[in-house]
Amino acid sequence: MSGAIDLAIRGGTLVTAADRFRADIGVRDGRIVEISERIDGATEEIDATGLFVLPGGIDAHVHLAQPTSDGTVMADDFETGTRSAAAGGNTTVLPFAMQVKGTSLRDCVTAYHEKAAGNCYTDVSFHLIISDPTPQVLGQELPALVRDGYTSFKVFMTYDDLMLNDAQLLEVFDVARREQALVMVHAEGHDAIRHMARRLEEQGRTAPYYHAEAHAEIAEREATHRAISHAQLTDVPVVIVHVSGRDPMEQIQWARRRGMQVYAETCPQYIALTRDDLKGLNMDFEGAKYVCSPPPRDADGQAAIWEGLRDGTFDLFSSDHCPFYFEAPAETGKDNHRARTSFRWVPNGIPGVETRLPILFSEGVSKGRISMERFVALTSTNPARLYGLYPQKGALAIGADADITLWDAGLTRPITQAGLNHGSDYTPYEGMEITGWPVRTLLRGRTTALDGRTVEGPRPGRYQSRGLSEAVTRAG
Ligand code: DUC
Ligand code: ZN
Ligand code: ZN
Repeated sequence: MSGAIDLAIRGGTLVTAADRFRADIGVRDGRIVEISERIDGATEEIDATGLFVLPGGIDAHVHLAQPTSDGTVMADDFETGTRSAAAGGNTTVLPFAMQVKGTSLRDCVTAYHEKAAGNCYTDVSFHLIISDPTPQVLGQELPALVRDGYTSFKVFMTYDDLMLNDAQLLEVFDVARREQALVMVHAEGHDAIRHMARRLEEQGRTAPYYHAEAHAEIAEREATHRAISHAQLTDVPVVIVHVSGRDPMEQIQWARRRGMQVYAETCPQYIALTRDDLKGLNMDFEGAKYVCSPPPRDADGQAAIWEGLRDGTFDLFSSDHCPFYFEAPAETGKDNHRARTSFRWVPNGIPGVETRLPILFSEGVSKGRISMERFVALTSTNPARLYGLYPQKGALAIGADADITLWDAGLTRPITQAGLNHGSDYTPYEGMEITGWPVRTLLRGRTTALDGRTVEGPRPGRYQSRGLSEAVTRAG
């Protein structure tokens, strides 16, 4: 048996979402074919002594090469974005194929595939974004796309160029129910944000910091409740993405107590940043580096997020990697002429695909707040289950893809821009001390990254068509 093994990962401690144990892993043709006490005679061996062996990270919320309406350019395309992801311990990422209003959803998906093809260091699979739910989109394009394996899509309750009104949300939820797609919701109340923004601007409060006040937690709480109510009315499971603090969390817990299928995602910025970071040095424009939506909250919000990560309120820990340059030529970055006049024009989003896993490992596992098994559940196994990739992805099991990350739990070094691989010209986590780093990433048994840098050569990432979400099959 052992003679037929291409690769053996030997001597490590395997950690899954359920347990941990000492074992060797045997890989053939890119899949795990053996997990046993000792595997000898493989063609290639990796010595994992002293390391933890985890399923590769699955980042279920990233934005790459996404078009914008204001001329801002995303700092990552598929090549740099997936390079950064692989170096940060990921083997699969799920970016968004966004429908540009007035255009066909199918055409947007086709265009997005063209950007990805041949350029990826990780596997990729696309969520859809529905911004224009015309009868053609809801009646034909979306059902056909779900059948083709695009089994999840996101809707927005804010942003002029993306938001759906309540009637549209309900209609889209109905289609999700009928077609068995999983809905992801950006839950922030548009009118409340606009009202707050106008008031702040009238008071001359235009620095980036005021983004955090305009995008009030109350507006997130209200929209979360509204999204949940719409989901209840249409009897459809939903994922509330990028939940930032205690108030929206309580709405999710309230719904769950009533037996509703509401899933929740949070992100590194809600445990590692606070709204004070948006103040920059002295309420200056440096604060724009931290502008994202929803914004980071306060210390109590962070404490709430940790409770939720521990107690199961959160199913997913994703990056919401939405990378912009800080300084960029021709006003294509965060620091542009209009953004200097008001926080309202600062592009919303921060880079984080490479730092997601180290931040949760260090702040969560190394500091004793969550177990390593829970870390695996939040960052790999649950995203695979919720987004139709399990058990091919997110598992250390016979038959699964050999998507594996080796972790050195004792390695301590800070996050620095120079050490990262993303396209942005800064990291919001500069100088953050991290204990526990991914030291090797393998995609289908092939090493894609080593000690924080990708391995050069042909880019091995493939597109993954997905099955139905477990949330949907559970709903019946
Ligand atoms: N929502 C996201 O999901 N990502 C970046 C910006 C936003 O508003
Ligand atoms: Zn969003
Ligand atoms: Zn996002």
